[in-house]
Order: sequence, then structure tokens, then C-alpha cells
Amino acid sequence: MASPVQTFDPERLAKSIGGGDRTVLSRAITLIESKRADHRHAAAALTQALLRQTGKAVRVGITGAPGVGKSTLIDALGRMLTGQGHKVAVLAVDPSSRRTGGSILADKTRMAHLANDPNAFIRPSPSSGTLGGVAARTRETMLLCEAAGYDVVLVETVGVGQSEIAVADMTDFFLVLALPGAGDELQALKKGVVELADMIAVSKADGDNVARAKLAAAQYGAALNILAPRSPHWSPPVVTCSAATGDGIAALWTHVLDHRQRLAASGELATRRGEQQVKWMWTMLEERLFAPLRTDRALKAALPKIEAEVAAGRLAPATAVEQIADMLED
Ligand SMILES: Nc1nc2c(ncn2[C@@H]2O[C@H](COP(=O)(O)OP(=O)(O)OP(=O)(O)O)[C@@H](O)[C@H]2O)c(=O)[nH]1
Ligand SMILES: [Mg+2]
Repeated sequence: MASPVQTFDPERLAKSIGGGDRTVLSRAITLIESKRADHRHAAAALTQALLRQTGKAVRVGITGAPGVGKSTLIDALGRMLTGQGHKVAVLAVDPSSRRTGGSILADKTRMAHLANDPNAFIRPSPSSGTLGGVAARTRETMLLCEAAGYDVVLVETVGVGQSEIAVADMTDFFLVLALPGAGDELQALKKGVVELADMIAVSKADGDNVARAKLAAAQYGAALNILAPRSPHWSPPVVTCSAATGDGIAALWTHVLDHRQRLAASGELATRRGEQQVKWMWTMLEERLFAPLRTDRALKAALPKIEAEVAAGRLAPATAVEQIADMLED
């Protein structure tokens, strides 16, 4: 039986996606997420056909420890932006097993306003695959959303492993959320992530937390001062905000727009995006080249044995590579 995606004509789909119909957008995303080889060709043709319609959105990555308040902030910020007439797409990169069916639902509950907002589109992380694969699908989904008229794209990722780098590599502005807390919070924020930050926002700055949030912000500010900034045109600010009361949300967005204006004026935005495109190409190529190692039955069966032989010192790594490469070429 033919699946609905199978019948897609990339050219036609590319034309109709600009109409902003969410059903068309969802079908296009299903095509992008499909692992079938023929769908992959159609997906590539689709992204190529859409190239001119993409790239106009403000792309913001949002990270922070589990429970720091990312989804709640996105809900508050997104609502403010749709109120101003923007169309907001919310995507996620989370290749960990943490995120299964249940928490997708939880995310929609956390983003209760946006979930019911006709000018917002929420798409959870693709449910399986390597980080490279998940990030590539999310990136392509971002392009589809842009083509469908979404002019703000917010990408949430949890602070695990390499996923922050993947999100920083697909966005223009990387926002790190931090909890209001004592100095040891600073230790908890990994240095690598702070180096990627275009802004740190101390979340949940409401009620009893306000004073602590301000103190934490001052400490993060001092810590950022000793790091070399990511861009010569931007010094990452540290702010406090509360998604619960709305305090600081408008100011936070003002910084995002200020950053965009400065990087666009200096040409850095275009350079950064160009570099991101090239890096993305290599990531996808690596994915493609490595795919047989994960899918080819004979290879999958042979690899653990080869690995064990290498570990035991009976097989030289170079010989193992020759054997694997021979199997790949068969
Ligand atoms: N007081 C207060 N609580 C908040 C605020 N924002 C979020 N919370 C609470 O913090 C908890 C976690 O919020 P989420 O928005 O789900 O956090 P998250 O960072 O998206 O969590 P994960 O996606 O699981 O990593 C929830 O119980 C929220 O109600 C805030 O501004 N003030
Ligand atoms: Mg969340």
C-alpha cells in the first residue's frame, strides 16, 4: 500500500508549503524524517526547491539543565511574539531516550498557550537516530517552517552531551538558562556551554527567588567577563527573567534583536550561516557514509567480533579497518 508520503511531488509540495497550511507542513516534515532511501531523495529535492524561501527567520537556540524552565519560557516568549504578529515555530533536539511519547505530551502541556495558538507550531524532536541524524532532521524542519512563513524559530535542547553544540550550530543566537542559586550553580554550568552563550538568563526570578536570581546573575556576569567573547561584535549579557510573572521576557527579546542587528550589520550573520551550512553538509555526509555500519546486517554482525579482536590485541586496528572497508565496498 502506498504511504501518503510516497506520493509527494517535491516541486508541488514546495509551492504549496508557502501557503502556510499546517497539514502540508506536517506532511513535509514526515517526509524529511523518513529514513527510506526514496523519501530521502524526495526530501533533498524539496529542501533544494525551498532554498530561496528559507533563511529569513530569527533562529534562537535555548538550553539549560532539565527543569530549568526552558519550555515554560518558550511558552511565555512565544505568546508575546505571536501577540506582536509573529509566527513562531518551536522545535526540539533531544536524542536521549529520556524523551519518549509521554514527555512530548508533557512539553505540549508546558507550552499550553502555544499549543493552542494558530500562529505557533510545536514539533518535538525526531524520536530516534544519532545526534547527527536528529540534528539534521531538526535543521531541515526549521527550513520547512521558514518556508511556511514562521519568522521566529525557537529550538529547545536539554543540557546533555553534544546536543547544545548541534543547536548552537543551527541557530543565530544561543540562550543559556540557569537556575537562581548559590555559587556552585556556576560550577554546574559546563564551561563549554557558557562559551557558546550569546546570553545567560537566570530563570524563575520571581517570589522568594528574586534576590538569589540577581546574585546569580552578577556571578555569571563576572564569569563571562573573563571568557573571550564568541563574537567581536557582541558581549553576552546576563539577565534575569520569570516565565511565571512575565518579568524580563520583553527585555530578553530586545537583546536577541539587538544581537541580530549588530551581526547583520557587520556581515557576521551571513558568514556564520554560511559556515553552518557547510558544517551541516559534512555532518549529513558523515551520517550517510556511516549508515551501512548501523544498517548492514553482515557488518553489524561482524563488527563486535572485530572490535573484540582489536581489544584483545590479536588484530591490528589497521587490519581491522581494511576488513571493514572491504565489507563496505562489497
Ligand atoms: N517559579 C517559577 N517556576 C517556573 C518558571 N518557569 C518554569 N517553572 C517551573 O519549573 C518546572 C520545569 O519547567 P519546564 O519549563 O518544563 O523546564 P524545562 O527546562 O523545559 O525542562 P525539561 O524540558 O524537562 O528539561 C515546572 O514545574 C515549571 O512550572 C518560572 O518562571 N517561575
Ligand atoms: Mg522542556
